[in-house]
Amino acid sequence: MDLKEVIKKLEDAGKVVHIKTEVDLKHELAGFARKFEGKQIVVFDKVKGSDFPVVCGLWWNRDNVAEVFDTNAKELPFIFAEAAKRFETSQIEPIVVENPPCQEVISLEPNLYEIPAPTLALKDGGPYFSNCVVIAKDPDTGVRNTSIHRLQIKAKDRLGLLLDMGRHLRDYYERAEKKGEPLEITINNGVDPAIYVSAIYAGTPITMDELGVASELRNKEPIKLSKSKTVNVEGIAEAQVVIEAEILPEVREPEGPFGEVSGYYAQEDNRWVVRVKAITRRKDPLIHTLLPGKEVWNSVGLCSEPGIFNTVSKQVGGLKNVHLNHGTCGFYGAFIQIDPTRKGMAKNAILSTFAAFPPLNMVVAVNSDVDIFDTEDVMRAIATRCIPEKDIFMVTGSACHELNPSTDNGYGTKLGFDCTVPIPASNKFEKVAFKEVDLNEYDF
Ligand SMILES: Cc1cc2nc3c(=O)[nH]c(=O)nc-3n(C[C@H](O)[C@H](O)[C@H](O)COP(=O)(O)O)c2cc1C
Ligand SMILES: [Mn+2]
Repeated sequence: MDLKEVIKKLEDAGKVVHIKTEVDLKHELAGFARKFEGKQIVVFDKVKGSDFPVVCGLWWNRDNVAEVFDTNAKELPFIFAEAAKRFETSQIEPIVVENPPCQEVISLEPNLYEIPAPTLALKDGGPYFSNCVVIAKDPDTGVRNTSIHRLQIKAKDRLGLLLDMGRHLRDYYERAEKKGEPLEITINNGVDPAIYVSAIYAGTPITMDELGVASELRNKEPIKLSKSKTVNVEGIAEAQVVIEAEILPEVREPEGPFGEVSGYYAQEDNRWVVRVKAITRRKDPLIHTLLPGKEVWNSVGLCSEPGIFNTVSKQVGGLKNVHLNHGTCGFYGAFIQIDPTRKGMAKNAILSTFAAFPPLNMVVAVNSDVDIFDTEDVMRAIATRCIPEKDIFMVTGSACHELNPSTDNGYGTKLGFDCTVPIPASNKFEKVAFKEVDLNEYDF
């Protein structure tokens, strides 16, 4: 699905606000977006210095995302989980199409400043593309990979890039760099949310092309790709903009600071460098951006919950649901719901959850009578069902996430809380209940 069709669908459902006043890409766009964070999607019809509109907030409200996939917010992660399971058994290959919409305009003398990119937070080092889908091919096997990476505009044909530990793109790059070769990529802005899901979904092994997950979300339709003009990696045919580029070997340049998903600034440091070779685009693209915050907590959370659910379910029985809590940046803390049938299973489920999603440094296991979407209910379980000396455990020196400032360059401590009731359950843990009454039957 085309991003513009997606926005039209959401507009028809009353979930989009258009900003008609011209806004400055530097700070003002983000300042405005912040006022709508978690609510409607915002389309900036006019941004200073550009002819193209910018959309922000597609992922900051789960109800809005659910609308895109014709479901509700509670079902959404399960729809993603089912799609990912189908993908493991039958992989649908993408196809390359003729005259792709993303190549209506082709520029072999690229100028990144023609694409509106906002400077978001007050101390950010400059304008960023914060939610583009990067495609690359494994330098040894040719398997395609899809992921999202922040990209700082440094010059008209140069970008700074962040490659976290453990990312498949980093693995590809490091093998290319060892051979002294650049790693070719395409940077795709404004894609079908199904492709966005496949780029973030945690659980696809490095040997598989995760675009197949997107096909499963789109009734098994092969994803349409474009043949690039200057690199041997395809773009997304329906993207609004495709930047053809390469990550340079043995080159590092300052990148940052950038206000991150953690709610803190990632500091400036020498990081990876991308040289742009061509920019292709729609005649009238709608540029997709985001505000790091709720939108990333949701997108990373929403797309990682199904991966964790699938992985943990294979290893431990009785798992009911997984939620990556926004209070922990949607990234660092998981609440898992499980009714263990045997002693010790909840602790194993916690360990499996940590392994399924390395950025986590906190996992809380609760029974199914606790609402994992309600932080107060989970806190109550911690306060009343957890005996700290036996139910809380920690693993020091484990790989976490380098953007979490509590870690030492990504190495930190994982903390597990088993708040499930003992087996067999004692009635001292039975929750108080009251008679259900229908207010319509009363005069008040
Ligand atoms: C909005 C957004 C921005 C992200 N930015 C980065 C980034 O700058 N660097 C990075 O390594 N991962 C980033 N990620 C996480 C990766 O895209 C994600 O973990 C992905 O699944 C990795 O793909 P892989 O499993 O193929 O390595 C970002 C995710 C989102 C949703
Ligand atoms: Mn991958």
